[in-house]
Amino acid sequence: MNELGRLEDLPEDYRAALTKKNLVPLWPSLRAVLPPGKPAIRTQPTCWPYQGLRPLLMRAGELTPIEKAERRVLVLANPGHGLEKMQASSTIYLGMQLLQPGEWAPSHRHTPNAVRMIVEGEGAYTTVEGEKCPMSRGDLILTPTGMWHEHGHDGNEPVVWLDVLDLPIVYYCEASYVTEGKAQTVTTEGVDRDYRRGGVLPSPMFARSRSTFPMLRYPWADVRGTLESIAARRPEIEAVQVAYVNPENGHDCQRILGYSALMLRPGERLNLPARSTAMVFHQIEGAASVGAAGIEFALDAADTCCIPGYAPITLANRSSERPAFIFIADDAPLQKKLGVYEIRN
Ligand code: 1HN
Repeated sequence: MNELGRLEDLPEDYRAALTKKNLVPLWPSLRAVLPPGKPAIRTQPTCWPYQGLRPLLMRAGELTPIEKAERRVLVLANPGHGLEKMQASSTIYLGMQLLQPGEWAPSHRHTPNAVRMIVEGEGAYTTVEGEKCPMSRGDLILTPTGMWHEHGHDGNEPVVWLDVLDLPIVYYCEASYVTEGKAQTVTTEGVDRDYRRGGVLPSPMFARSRSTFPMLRYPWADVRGTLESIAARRPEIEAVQVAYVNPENGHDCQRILGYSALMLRPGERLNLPARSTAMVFHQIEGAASVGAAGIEFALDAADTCCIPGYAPITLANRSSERPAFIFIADDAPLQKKLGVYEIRN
């Protein structure tokens, strides 16, 4: 590949004349925006062990009343992007949110899409467009773009969940904003039970919800049961994995970020090919390791890590007796829409 001319090679007066007219020569920067063979990646492999952050989150509960926080969250920030950017990867925002008994996080809606993966505690719920969604460990609750949402807590122990949002990419698009609202009236509950069996949908077809997001809550008990049944019935299958999809059309459950759950059988090792997407791994149950680019993270329950794209990943169950369950988030839906998604075998 040719050496390209440098900025310093150009006469000072010429550079000054360009700057004055808001012009920039491409050639000194061309390799920076189009590096050969592989993108320049800022996302660093980063792990956020839960036992390290939990005391700090509980302290936030003492230091900052919910009224002063609106959402009481510690952001899982990737140092490769600069902590103040609040990015786990180029497109993914992660945060751990705490709600104490009796607290209420007021209703609002915004353009970025969110999901919540419940980490600990019982008794909290989130209301999304009038649907009350109870929160239990491992449940996934969607808060798609533009839908009103608020969080409440009738229990008696701290409740913590992992927020995953496409905020960095929506913000980059200069399309991120919020609208504040009044408390919602609960109009419905338990919609997920109508979709609990694949192959059986509320009918007739033309009377389907016609909602872009018919199912907002994916209970962990059902997801876990599906994974165990796949593992028991199909010992030959390489990855025991399920995708969170829209039950009415089978598409990714959200448009920008994609979500799945993976079971590693006792003692299992799984090699994933390099993909163009960064990936987030959150340990729901058991103990696993996540290795990539010469780094290995040991994940225990509730730990979360992020691995940049374009690197093969090795996942392993660290127990030879118990299965390990991992929640995965990536931006494959976005990259597929953009036509830049790649798997490198
Ligand atoms: C948000 O609306 C929530 O509703 C949590 O719980 C985290 C981070 C950035 C922007 C909006 C929530 C958020 C957020």
